[in-house]
Amino acid sequence: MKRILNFIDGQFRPPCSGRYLPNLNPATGQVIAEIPESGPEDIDAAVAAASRAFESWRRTPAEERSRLLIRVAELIEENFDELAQLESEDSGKPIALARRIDVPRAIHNFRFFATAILHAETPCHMTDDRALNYTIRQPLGVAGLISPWNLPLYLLTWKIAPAIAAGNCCVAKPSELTPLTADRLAELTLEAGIPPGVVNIVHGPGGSAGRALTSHPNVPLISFTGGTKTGADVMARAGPLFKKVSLELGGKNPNIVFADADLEQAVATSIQSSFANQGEICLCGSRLFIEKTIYEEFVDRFLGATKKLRIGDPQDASTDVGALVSEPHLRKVEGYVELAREEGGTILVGGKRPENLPERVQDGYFLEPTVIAGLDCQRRVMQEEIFGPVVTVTPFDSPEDAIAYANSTRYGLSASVWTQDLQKAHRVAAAIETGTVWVNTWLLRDLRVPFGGMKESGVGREGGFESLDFFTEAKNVCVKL
Ligand code: TXE
Repeated sequence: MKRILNFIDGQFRPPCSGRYLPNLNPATGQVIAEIPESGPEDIDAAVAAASRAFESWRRTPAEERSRLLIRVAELIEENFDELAQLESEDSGKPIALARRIDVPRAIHNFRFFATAILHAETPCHMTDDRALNYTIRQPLGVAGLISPWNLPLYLLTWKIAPAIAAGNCCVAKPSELTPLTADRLAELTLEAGIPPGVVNIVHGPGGSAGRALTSHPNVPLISFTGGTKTGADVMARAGPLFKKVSLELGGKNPNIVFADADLEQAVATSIQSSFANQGEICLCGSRLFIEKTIYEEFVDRFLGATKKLRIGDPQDASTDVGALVSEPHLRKVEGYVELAREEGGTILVGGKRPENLPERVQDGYFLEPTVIAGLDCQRRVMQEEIFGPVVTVTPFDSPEDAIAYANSTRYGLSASVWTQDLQKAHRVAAAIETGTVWVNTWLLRDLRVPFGGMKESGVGREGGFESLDFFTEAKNVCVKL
């Protein structure tokens, strides 16, 4: 069994505690590795290494930083199959999805920010003929990066790449549930020639290693992706130290289908936005609102397509829906199905653990894709993030109703709107309180666009130059003429 170590100052080191935690394959329930149970002392060592490395990394020319990041991208590409395999084993996601999304996007993250720093510009302002103002952007020092388990390599690289491209060094704390690809990435950064201390990866529980990072006085910046409750704790610790904080949190995203939509596409894409990665993507559309005149037809087609999804061994290339990330998470999601019944909802399909699973994955944490009807927007099932293969369907009468339903939660991450009427699409998109609105699509990502949430879905924006802005401090220099 693999024993994972922390990656500090270019070396793999055991945790100061000497203790390890088991890491499970959620599809089989078997322990596949152990990870360091790190705490404040490990974080201290990593922050010290990153601070030392910062002195020379900040002065490394952008072209050289860019070259090294591109080398990391190439190495991820060269190890594509292995990384997809590790990601699938560690998180329970179908290997086909890891190959289609997780690994390609990790490569893209490094390439994108490696080249973005070669094109960054800063403004210059003339104050009449009295002064010349120019802005410079400088890295802050040690960036604290905390990432979740649902898209482990993808979201870790979404933080590491811009942080170090901008000239910071980093201490990353991946989710304790999915450490394998982070560990492999550490090796690849070494192989690429990234200097020791620029990237440090400390494994361990959020309550000890994560908190030590968010409350560390020498970490001026925190980028966090995870649950909204955890985000509040991150903010509470980072706030009094006046850290720069970016929070990408949960979602309860609406998917609005108008009667004039291309129904075939709306159904096919809604199946993806409901059940991709077992519904464990913050951008999944978990509340479907369907215009009343097409409600029955849409639901019929949607249920038909749901029943066709293949649930099973994530290692099987034809699997559509894999295992949920852990047993406690499976229980939490099942708890919401139970709650839906108590709240008066009807389970139209799914709601239970699948039968006839292949022998190898009999003990895994699987749940059938589940569709629930009959709940009004104020019910807990319609308000709280479930983060599993569970969606609700609700009819609406008018665009105004659809907008009110969409905006009726504390979340505001993303939305999809399906219509062929452009005027309506623009009007509804402007009225929805989310950081992203997709029209006639879902999860179509361009790394140049701002990404983040409104309300309790987050604070700040990352993506493109917004990421480079976040990972640098702007300084105005005013020269009297
Ligand atoms: O995530 P956590 P959990 C949602 C989803 C899920 C819920 C809880 O609804 O059911 O959050 O999931 C680290 N200080 N999302 O508990 O705890 C932790 O070690 C600092 C949505 O698994 O938020 C991990 O590295 N760090 C989401 C990271 O935070 C702490 C993705 C995320 O874990 C910490 C995941 C603390 N006090 C869950 N406590 C999305 N938006 O994509 C934990 N961590």
